[in-house]
Amino acid sequence: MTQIKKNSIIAAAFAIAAATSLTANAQKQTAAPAPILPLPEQKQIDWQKMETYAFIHFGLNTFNDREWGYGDSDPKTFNPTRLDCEQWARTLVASGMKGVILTAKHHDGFCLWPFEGNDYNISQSPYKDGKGNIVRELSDACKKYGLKFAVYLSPWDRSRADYATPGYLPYFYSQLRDLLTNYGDVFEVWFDGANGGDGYYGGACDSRTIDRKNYYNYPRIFEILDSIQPQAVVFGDGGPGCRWVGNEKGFAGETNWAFLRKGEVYPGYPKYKELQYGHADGNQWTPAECDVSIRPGWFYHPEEDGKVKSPDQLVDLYYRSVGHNATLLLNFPVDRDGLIHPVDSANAVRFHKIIERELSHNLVAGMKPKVSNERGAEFAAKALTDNSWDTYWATADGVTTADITFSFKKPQKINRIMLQEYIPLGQRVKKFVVEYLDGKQWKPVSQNEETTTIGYKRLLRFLTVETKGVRVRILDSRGPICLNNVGVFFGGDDAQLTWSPTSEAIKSLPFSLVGISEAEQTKATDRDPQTVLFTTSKELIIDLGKNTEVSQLLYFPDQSDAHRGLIHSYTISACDAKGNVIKTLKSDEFSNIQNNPILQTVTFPATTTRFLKLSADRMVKDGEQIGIAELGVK
Ligand code: FUL
Repeated sequence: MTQIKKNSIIAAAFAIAAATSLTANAQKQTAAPAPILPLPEQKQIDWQKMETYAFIHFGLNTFNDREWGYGDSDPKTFNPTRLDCEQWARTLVASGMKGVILTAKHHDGFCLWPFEGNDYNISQSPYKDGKGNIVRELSDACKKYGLKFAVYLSPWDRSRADYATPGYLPYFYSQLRDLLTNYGDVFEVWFDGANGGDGYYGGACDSRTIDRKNYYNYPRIFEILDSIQPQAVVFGDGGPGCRWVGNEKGFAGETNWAFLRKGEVYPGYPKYKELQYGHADGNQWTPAECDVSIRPGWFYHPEEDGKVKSPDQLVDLYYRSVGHNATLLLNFPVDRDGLIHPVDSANAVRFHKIIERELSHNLVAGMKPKVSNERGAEFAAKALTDNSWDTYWATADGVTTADITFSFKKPQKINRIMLQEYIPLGQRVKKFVVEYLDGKQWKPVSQNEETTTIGYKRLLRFLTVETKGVRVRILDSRGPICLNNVGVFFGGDDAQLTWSPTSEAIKSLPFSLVGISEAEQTKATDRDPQTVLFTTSKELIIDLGKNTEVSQLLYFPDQSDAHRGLIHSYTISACDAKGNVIKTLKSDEFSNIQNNPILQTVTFPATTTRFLKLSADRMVKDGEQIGIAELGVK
């Protein structure tokens, strides 16, 4: 063979090899894993990346000590004298909040902006002599401080005579249009699931029910929204943009799918507990938002100044919301001065500092982990630690289990891990475990959570270990695994595993309950919320032993998931030993008790009596007995 021939054969061989590798590269470049439905819209991804944002509940309720205004409070009572939306914005930024949702109109119908379609609004109040506009003031403050802005607009309107008739709808739509047109971009629109019931209704003072699925004509509402602000994510019990998490306590399930079965969940959906977990077989991308108030109530009540959630409690909620593939919507009840109360502000800022401290130093940043499978160069393991959200590691088709192993040169103390799936291709992982190297043996870290889904973000707290290795084992997935980030942290020696609630402090005068055995009575007075007294009738007679001046009754409802025996509306009266009424002291509803069964404090005119009667005029669930976890009289 001539040298020329030889050379040309070698050249041809190189060419073939180069072509093969080019083809292989070309294949690798086109070989992204196929998406697995359902998928998020870009706006839902942008929304979830916000992670924590604030709610502001403020309105006539703030000045009338109510959680749900009946619709008849006088606008003249709305009189914040030091209101400063910039103080809100500064506090929220310092608390790590990326945006804020304002109750532009709550159930009572009172508008925080001078809406021209009615006169039940801020222009009728003494605030800035009727020239104020809190939607404007807050949206301006947000622009100044780099926060995103959004609105809560209650579909339920307890002030309107036409509520529950078709006549109300054009009014409601024009409110929505007004808010969406005049105050810049909103990132979310919040439609509350609480709808219909008692109300003032223009003086009718009756109870109205609506067809919760059809009355508001949501398809029409979505058209309006899409035509004005297509980037806004719509919150509703069942989405479509993001969903309620099925509680008002601020946490999502450990297993939490970002999907729902389309069209199944509507406002008032009875199986709302499912919303904590999502529907594993859902076909609509509707991630969960965890709404919770920093205080027991959503609106400001001076008696809750001592009951603001502690920084540790908020940290716990962060891990169980953002760390459970949801967002955290933290409510600040602005006070009667028109400011975020200093205690709320201090606790929220401290909360943010703790989270920053615990999760800022990623011990595996820039490291190249060992992985048991890699789809190809574009999907290599270094994507897990390159601090980029857009690059991801993926496994080959058909590979739904894998190990990711990090080795440290020197033993490291660790107690937190963060995992993220590349959700533009869908949510996939169904089960994983986290292990650490103990000598030569891999052992699971000690934590008390199910390690099932990951989604946009999964955070896990575990007891501190000092180790030279950490391994994440993905045990099951809906398809090839696609993870974009892993973080391993040491949150400090004092970093908590969980926060455990103690029973709410209820101080009370001594009393006994007429006709109820001592053993049963104890359940309502032992300050253990796990034990619940159930009455046999719809009334309870409280014997103070002697004539005593009283002005407050405290009722802590059943805290179990079933929330048994919730009183919807009550009457409190001074009575005799047999329960014959001497004087009625107060009759009202326990607003929002079904969704938020917190300690209920009823204040009535001071009265001297030996016996008090609590009558349940209506139960949340008809026919149930009264359930009382704790009771107090002051
Ligand atoms: C609930 C409402 O009824 C509460 O008052 C509060 O606004 C909360 C965020 O949503 O459904």
